[in-house]
Amino acid sequence: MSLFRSKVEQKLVDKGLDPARLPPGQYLTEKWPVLHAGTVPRTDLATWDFKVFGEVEEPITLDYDELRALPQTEITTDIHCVTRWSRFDTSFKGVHWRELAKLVRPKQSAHFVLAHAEQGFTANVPLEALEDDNALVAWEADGEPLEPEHGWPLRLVVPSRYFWKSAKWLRAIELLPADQPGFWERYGYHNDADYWKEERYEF
Ligand SMILES: Nc1nc2c(c(=O)[nH]1)N[C@H]1C(S)=C(S)[C@@H](COP(=O)(O)O)O[C@H]1N2
Ligand SMILES: [Mo]
Repeated sequence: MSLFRSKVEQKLVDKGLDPARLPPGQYLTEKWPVLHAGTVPRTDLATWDFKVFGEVEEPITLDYDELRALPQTEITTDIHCVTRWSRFDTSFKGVHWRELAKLVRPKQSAHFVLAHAEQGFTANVPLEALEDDNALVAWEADGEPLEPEHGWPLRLVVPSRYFWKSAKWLRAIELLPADQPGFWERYGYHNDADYWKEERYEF
């Protein structure tokens, strides 16, 4: 690190935070910004369901109660949006992919994930990204049910990538043999979205 800290770094040091936690080109925010294409969908839990399908032995459709009956995990993670805000230490509660994998039994050919959300939003990640210990299919954030604008009743949390990969209003996880671009990826956002490498846009 250089002898002179940037203003952004100094602000972190003043708060007792390690500036190395902040990826390049990001700044820290304490609020939790809301960001999405389209509108916040209305959801009726009575008719809502969640599917895991594609390259699996046993596709599943869970209703809300069945989902909530699965073993729960809690994680605490930093989130980084491609529009340059980062928020530290957001905690999420939900179900880890490994529990869903026990039910669906992924085939050998399952290498990629396409997350499907309300209103046709999609996001793609390699299956390894969901296998990370700190990835989650989440219904709670910071000890409260997700706010509607943050994805209630269910969102994906993939902390290893820019936050657009973390689909809000998640309705299905599709396992695929080959990668398929999601919503923002088709608009030129970087397929891999590693914030340490500043993989913001493809071109
Ligand atoms: N369904 C859906 N999920 C989405 C998006 C979206 O447009 N639709 N935007 C993504 C982007 S760009 C970001 S930064 C995060 C923002 O999540 P937040 O509003 O909870 O901060 O949601 C991601 N998930
Ligand atoms: Mo974003």
